[in-house]
Amino acid sequence: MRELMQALREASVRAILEAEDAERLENLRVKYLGKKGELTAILRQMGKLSAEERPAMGQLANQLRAEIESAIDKRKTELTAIMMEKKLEAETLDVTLPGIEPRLGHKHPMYNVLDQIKDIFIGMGFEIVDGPEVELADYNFTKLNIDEGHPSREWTDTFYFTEDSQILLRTQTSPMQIHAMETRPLPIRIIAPGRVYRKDEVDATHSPMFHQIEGMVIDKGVTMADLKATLNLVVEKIYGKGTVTRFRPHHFPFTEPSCELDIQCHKCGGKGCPTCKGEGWIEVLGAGMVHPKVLSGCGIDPDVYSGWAFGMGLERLAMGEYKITDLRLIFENDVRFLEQF
Ligand code: 2NL
Repeated sequence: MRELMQALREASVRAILEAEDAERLENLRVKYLGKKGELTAILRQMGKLSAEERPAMGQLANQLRAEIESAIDKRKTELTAIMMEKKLEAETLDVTLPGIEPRLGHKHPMYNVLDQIKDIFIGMGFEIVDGPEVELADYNFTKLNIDEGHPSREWTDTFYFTEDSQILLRTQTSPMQIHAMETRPLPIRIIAPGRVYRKDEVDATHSPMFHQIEGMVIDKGVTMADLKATLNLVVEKIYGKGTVTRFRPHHFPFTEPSCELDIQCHKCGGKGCPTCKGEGWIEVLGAGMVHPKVLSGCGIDPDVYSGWAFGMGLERLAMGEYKITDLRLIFENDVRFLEQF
């Protein structure tokens, strides 16, 4: 029996030392110490021994069990350490390596000028309104005193959704202001920026989608003097103090009287140069006193209230500000282009 136990001791310790993972180690534990294991098999033969021999053999067997158990425990600790080592090696992260720089976009130049204009008007107590890009012809045309038969109502000029020419993509931001006049309490001081759509072929100065900003003031006793003073102030904030302006008579169906606002060319001081195309003046926006028919159409009594309104194209303003000569660059959104502003 002594020999059998010695053989088991040698074989088991070697096998345990060579076990490569926890599963194989557990299999060895069962193989040597389990109910049907090799040590149990040896102990079964105790019955053959004499009464004097038994205690000594029992002691030896217990010792052997303890040895095998401690060898398994030791190997288990070793394996845990090895596994951890391997895991750490596989998951190495070199925090000193340069990172992968995410590619950033860039704020669009049109939004630079829009945000600047918003700030100016917010500073004067105006509110910003928003509204749908799909509109009724009533709100886009009729309520703005643009009659049936006006060229801008043609199918060749406007995107319609319905055969009866009632539902369309707004061609200007004015419908938002009509909604405001119909729903807001007076007085009104608002600006309305947004996308507008017209059936234009794409070229250096045209696009079927572009942005406008309109604004209006409706109150008792509002006159053309308020229009001029306010817009002069806005122009000075955009183009600098001392910028010379000129209000030139014009015609819009929704304002009476109407005008266009020019600034004297800041490049040549009015002499005429390539920036102002030899004119000495640069057109900035259109404006006027809100037509009495437009007011009454929105439920506002034109004998009590009056107002002024303006509108301008944002892409054109950005192109002037940043010396961009082709409108298509504005819509391509190539980051290499946008990053310059
Ligand atoms: C331009 C000129 C203008 C308006 C827009 C307006 C809106 C309502 C009533 C009266 Cl609801 N007027 N807007 C007034 C004058 C000119 O735009 O050249 N835009 C690009």
